Amino acid sequence: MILLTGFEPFGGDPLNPSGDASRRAAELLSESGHPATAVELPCVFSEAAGVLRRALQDHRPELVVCTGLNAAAGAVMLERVALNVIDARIPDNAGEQPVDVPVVPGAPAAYFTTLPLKRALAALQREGIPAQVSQSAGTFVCNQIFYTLMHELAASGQARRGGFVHVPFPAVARVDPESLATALVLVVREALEGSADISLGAGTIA
Ligand code: PCA
Repeated sequence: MILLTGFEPFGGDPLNPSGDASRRAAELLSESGHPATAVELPCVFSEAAGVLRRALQDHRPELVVCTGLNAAAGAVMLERVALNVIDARIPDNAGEQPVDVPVVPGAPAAYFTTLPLKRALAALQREGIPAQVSQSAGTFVCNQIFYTLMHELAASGQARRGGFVHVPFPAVARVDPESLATALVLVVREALEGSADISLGAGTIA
């Protein structure tokens, strides 16, 4: 089973394309013989991690791709690293705004994704979908979920892979919503083919 997650709208935006993209990607994957399910997470620090943990228990997925919206992004952002810190710039959907607290007290400072990011990047570029490797998923609820996911997968001791993808607003990145779903399908397909990655420069100064 493959688990995809998206987020509910937050920060005053009426829409969050990550929910639709993950649901549509789960549909496309299931139709092509890779059973997948999509779960929408609340944009609430005190609830999101619990919903993710329950989904991991319920579905026992071998591969997990969590997604969220980066409203400022002009491309699909393939996230490289999850940080053990929360520093909320805006309140979450419950009005909470934690600052400078760990996601998991006493746990490692960071985890790397275990998705083959560079192969995914190449696959998206081949499809003409704007994509980048991102060196940080920020310090809001998406990073909390990315970190929680990687911590849970590491603790499970099994070779289950996962990571996080920030999607843009389709209008900002000039992609149609279906392409965002296709992007997630491609990320999953590359991961299903194995964890070995290729060397492909995608670094940034900051
Ligand atoms: N994006 C936010 C949280 C929910 C979402 O879709 C983030 O990047 O943290």
